[in-house]
Amino acid sequence: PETFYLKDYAPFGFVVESVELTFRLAPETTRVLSKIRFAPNPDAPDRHFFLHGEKLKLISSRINGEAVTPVLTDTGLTCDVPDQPFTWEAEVEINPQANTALEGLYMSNGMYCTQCEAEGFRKITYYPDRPDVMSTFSVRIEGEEKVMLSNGNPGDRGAGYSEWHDPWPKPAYLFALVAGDLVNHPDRFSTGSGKDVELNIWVRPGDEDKCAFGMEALKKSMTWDEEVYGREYDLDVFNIVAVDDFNMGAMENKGLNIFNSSCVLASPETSTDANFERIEAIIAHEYFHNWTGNRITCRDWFQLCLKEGLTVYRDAQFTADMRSAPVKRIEDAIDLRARQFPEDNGPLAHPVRPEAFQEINNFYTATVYEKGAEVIGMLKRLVGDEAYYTALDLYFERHDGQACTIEDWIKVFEDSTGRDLAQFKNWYSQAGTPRVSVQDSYEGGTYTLTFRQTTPPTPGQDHKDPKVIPIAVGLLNPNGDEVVPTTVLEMTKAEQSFRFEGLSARPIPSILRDFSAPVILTRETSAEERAFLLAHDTDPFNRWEAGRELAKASRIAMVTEGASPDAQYLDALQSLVRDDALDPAFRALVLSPPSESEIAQALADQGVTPDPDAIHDAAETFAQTLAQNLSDSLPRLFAATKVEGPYKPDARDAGLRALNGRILALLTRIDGAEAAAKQFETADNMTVQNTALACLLKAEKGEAQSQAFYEQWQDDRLVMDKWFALQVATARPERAPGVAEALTRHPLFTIKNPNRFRAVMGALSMNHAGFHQADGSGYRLLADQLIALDPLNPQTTARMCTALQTWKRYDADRQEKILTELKRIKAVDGLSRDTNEMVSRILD
Ligand code: HT7
Ligand code: ZN
Repeated sequence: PETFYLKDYAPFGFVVESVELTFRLAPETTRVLSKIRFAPNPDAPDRHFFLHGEKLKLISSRINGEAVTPVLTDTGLTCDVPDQPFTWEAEVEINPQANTALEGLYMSNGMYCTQCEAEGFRKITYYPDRPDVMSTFSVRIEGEEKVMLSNGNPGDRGAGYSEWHDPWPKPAYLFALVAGDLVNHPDRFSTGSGKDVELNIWVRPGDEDKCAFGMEALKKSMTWDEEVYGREYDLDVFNIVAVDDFNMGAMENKGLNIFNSSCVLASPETSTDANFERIEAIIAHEYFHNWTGNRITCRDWFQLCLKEGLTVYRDAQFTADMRSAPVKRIEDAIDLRARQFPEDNGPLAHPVRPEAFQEINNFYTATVYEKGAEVIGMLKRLVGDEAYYTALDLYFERHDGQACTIEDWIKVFEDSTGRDLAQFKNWYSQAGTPRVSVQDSYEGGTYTLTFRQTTPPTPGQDHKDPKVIPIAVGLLNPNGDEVVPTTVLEMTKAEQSFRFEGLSARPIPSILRDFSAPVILTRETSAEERAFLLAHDTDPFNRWEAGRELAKASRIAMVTEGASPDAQYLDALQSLVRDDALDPAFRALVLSPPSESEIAQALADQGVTPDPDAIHDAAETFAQTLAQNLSDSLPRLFAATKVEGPYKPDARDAGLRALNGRILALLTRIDGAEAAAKQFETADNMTVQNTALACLLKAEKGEAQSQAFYEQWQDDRLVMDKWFALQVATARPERAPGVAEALTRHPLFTIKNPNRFRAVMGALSMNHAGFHQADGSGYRLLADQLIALDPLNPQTTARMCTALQTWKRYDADRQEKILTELKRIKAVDGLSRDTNEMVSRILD
């Protein structure tokens, strides 16, 4: 397969002045008529006329009204064209019904819908399908569907047709079309400058009562973007559509966002608190793309982090403002460590701005998105809040309507702050998680912190230069008072010392506050000092972090030395859980143990081969000991943290329910699952019902409730995804592959729906000891399923291959079994480019 390189970028030979599209909808024979005005691009090195096109049946083509006969290839067409502006017209036929890849125009439950990012538009018609080619689009949809939508503002509409015009030039990846029997949840929004905007959430009949929360989230996002970034919405209409079959979470098509129904539909009875929080964040994320992605887009796909890193950063700021900033920061650090660190430290490592790819869909990664957002957070911390917003104003002013690069982005900050950011760019170009080690000394009132940074080699990058690392530090005195408030140290060298003078006693340092950089910090320190920070640190992130470090140390000692659960840590947890002065959401996070996979990685980092069964046993022993130690107070704590009154998905109630859920999990270990059974019976919202069922299943006392849950919810697709996932997630390790395998034969399992596939296979890959069963049955089942899915949906198959990226962590036997499966997948005849690239990189 061809590899594409950043260094080979050249502009397209033509500019597109306008695009007119007509769709004649038919499930198996949709006709797409295009009329495109091209003009020679004076900035391009050549005038080679190549239009992308895949799986299209070309019916006719004309230039300036004259029939032409282009040369067709698997990937597009070429044609001789005039040396001056001209009109290209083509008619193609496509088959949406047969499109199971969910890219281009496809059908989901009888509804037409599109997904064009990254390179799906070429499956709709012939076009220069690259983000630096921007144009206005006018669209006419002809069909019998009740609702027919496209981008921009609505135009003429009548029996059997509907017209749309998008006045904002856009790349083809932002094109969208939806047509089907949909109903809407309408609302309106008045922008700061007084523009009245029509808002709609379009859903399948029956889902209308699950739109209100999403609509509120949309209006909050619109207000927030005006207040914080000064960005207003720019069309008369903003449409959101919910679709059941969707490869990712949602898509920011101009004026017509399309959402995986799991990321927009919400009701107290069917959605958990986590669902509500995620929906609010994704609605915000897609809305924020209107400025960071759509008005200013990417020059090429290597620049993906330009829009994704910035938009993830913006949605995290939004969530922090709407909910709790410390809780959001802790959640993001947990997520980064769980998904991005393994990527950055394994065979799939790549820079935040990659330099080569075969299939761009494989680079919608935690590194591009989440590390990309961390890089922006570091930039903001380095230049300060005020300079950050000044730079953003300049970015919007200078680049509105353009397709930009990371160089453009950095230049805006250099110009507006006067700083030289050349070294900072290493964060974009060099892969791998920096390791930062710290040593300290104290003499004559001066406290010195000495940091060393190294980044291990990653595929294709042996050498790493030092990065600019903002390290937020505070110092506490032995009484727990803060003697030096949070200060951002700017580390630029491989080794660097920072001095704090005039201290009357050796302080206790709180380092990397608020997780100020995405690095792995190591510091030889005592359990006493960690317990001290867990009790006294004024920085909530580091307070939680101290507990996390204690938990990891205890777990590692249990696995490697057969130690008992650390008594000091157990004591600290017991006083924290009872501390009503602390935010319940924070207490829930302190009570949530590190994942078994995180412990496996921590062991591997210390050169110890992780044994998944031993790690699982240690986790169980720890939780059991904690439950027993707390046994006297658990029933009281459980009652005291119960949320009374009607369900509200706000941060306060959700935090309390999270804490209550952690306590129920512990209580279930000592009360014969009585409280969980009662909670299941009386549950009036999905959060408590789901928590109760999880506790019951984990205790292997939930068969009847699982059946009841199934009967209650079998007609609700999104709740059934939870039911599938819960059974795999809670299964004892030795049962997990068998449970997952049986579920793949359940009448409601379908490999064609990515949500359902992920519910089962994603849950298996996250049941650490279950997936890594020594007999290899977890690996075998995943490979079987991936081989079956690949011809239908390469994108989701390739994404799921990441479950195998950590193979080098494990013992020789497991490694061999994983390798056998990877090779089996790779040997499949006609394997997709997506999956082939992922498997090859993992194997390398
Ligand atoms: N920009 C979008 C990324 C995307 C996508 C979405 C749905 C289906 C396939 C997709 N490929 C790429 C989503 C986002 O980041 O907002
Ligand atoms: Zn995005």
